[in-house]
Amino acid sequence: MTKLSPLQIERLKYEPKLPASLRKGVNSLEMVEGSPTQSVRDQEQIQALFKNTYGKPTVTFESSPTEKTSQPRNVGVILSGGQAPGGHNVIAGLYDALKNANPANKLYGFLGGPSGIIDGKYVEFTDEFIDAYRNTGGFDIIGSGRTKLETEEQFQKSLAVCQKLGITAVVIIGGDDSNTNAALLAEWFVKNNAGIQVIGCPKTIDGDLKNEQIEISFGFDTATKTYAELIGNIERDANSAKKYWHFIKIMGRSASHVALEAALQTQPNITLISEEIEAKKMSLSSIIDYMTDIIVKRSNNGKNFGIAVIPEGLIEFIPEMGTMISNLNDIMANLETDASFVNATSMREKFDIVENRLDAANAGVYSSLPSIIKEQLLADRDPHGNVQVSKIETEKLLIQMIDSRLEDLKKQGDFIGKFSAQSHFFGYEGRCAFPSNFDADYCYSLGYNAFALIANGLTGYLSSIRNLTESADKWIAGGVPLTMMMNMEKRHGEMKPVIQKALVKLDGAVFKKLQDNREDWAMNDRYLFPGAVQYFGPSSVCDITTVTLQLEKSKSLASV
Ligand code: FBP
Repeated sequence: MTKLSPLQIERLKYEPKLPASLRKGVNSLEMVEGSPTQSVRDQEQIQALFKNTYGKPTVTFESSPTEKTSQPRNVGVILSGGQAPGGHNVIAGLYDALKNANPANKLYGFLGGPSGIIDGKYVEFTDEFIDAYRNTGGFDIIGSGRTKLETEEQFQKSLAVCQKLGITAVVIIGGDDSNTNAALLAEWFVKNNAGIQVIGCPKTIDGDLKNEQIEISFGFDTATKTYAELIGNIERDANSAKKYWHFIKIMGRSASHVALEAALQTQPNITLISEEIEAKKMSLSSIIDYMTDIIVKRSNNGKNFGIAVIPEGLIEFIPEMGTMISNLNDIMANLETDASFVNATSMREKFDIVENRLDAANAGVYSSLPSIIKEQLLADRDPHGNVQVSKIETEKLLIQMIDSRLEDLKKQGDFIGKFSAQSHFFGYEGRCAFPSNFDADYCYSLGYNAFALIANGLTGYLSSIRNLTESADKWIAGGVPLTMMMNMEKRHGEMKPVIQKALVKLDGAVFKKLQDNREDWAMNDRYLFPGAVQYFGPSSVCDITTVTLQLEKSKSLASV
């Protein structure tokens, strides 16, 4: 018998809450259709690419007094992309809904992400199997992966595997890229009369898969609470020792939602928001000016310490860097198979090859970077063609540049203080934490609701649970067509249909909260110490969701 920690034992007993409409089970639901939908942009191109699944209405579920009977079904589930707290509960919710509808139903889990459905690697879930993972963090129940599902051959293989197992519906739990795959697979299955439905669930700690219908992606709540705990602890340490500046990079591959939420929970001295930097066209040098100015002013007040929060995706949002990285991405696609590059015996040689291929201005930007950053920028792209920003040590780049700027100021007599910095990267620490009560409930509901979408014959939909700042009984369950969230974007040098990422809105209430307070937080130490995630005790402590969601939903800012 595996030994469990005391908290593991307690969390296994937790009973996640469902929206009132889902509580009587999927057989007692009525589906209400909204109006037909359109994609967020590029309507003609998206409609042409998704002839069979485009334009469907949004749907919501209401509890019905009549109970339907349900045909036996086999369903497959895939965990896709980076881990996010609550993934196990999505599967548990799906399993419970499916067994409640008809005990003969079967749930298969594809192993290791989307490659599992292509290669036919799977497990069949049982009560005992599922019970061991309820309310736990991680994706280890079946594993995850980043294989991109997009080719005819992959679709054919997936179809053969589903047919062998009698699977008539697949649930893909993933972020924007994975749900783009879900939309492509749904369309292909309909076009080929496969009789297999595809439903997505909105996962990513990055918080960038959201829109009018999807209020938050799961995992964001727990991950940001975990990072906020760690930042709070470091703030306390900095305020005690008063000798270090802590530069903390926080995950979020593109959007800065995670950094912004963690900052609102902890009130550090400096918070960079990539979207603002891009909008203001701030160069790397002007970011260094901004940060150095605060460091000098604090030092003049006798404070040679502080906390700076840096979003992981920053580097791509600094205009000259973003342009250079985009040029680099295009040339890297060829360089990865270029003999002179692959066989180069030193990094110096690789840098020279890259600089020769980049456009002149981009070569200048690239060559100005420290060798370690140049090397990190050459690391493999992910399967979607993205730079792996988690491998780029932006926090160290900023420290190095600020240090040398302060040396110059010192020589001119404009800085007499000390600058001693520590760097941190918080990302993997938060992705597999025990889900908060919010994420445990939300994920279970998303999975349960995914089966409701299946039972109502839908395909190409994302499971949607809304009204999330209210208690779970008032949550609204339904579905949103995946094509509604799509637009055309350049990937690997070609225009492709993809789900639009939600970036931080600079005119929104959440960013405004930071903007209104940051001068005060920079000079005065308004640190907040959120402490560890709470699972038991008063609801005001255990069940509150993110500041982001509360501000996005609240009409008045004053209450938060
Ligand atoms: P998803 O978009 O798949 O949810 O993953 C997001 C993320 O956690 C980013 O924040 C981070 O940059 C990336 O995954 C790291 O990926 P990996 O686990 O492959 O290192």
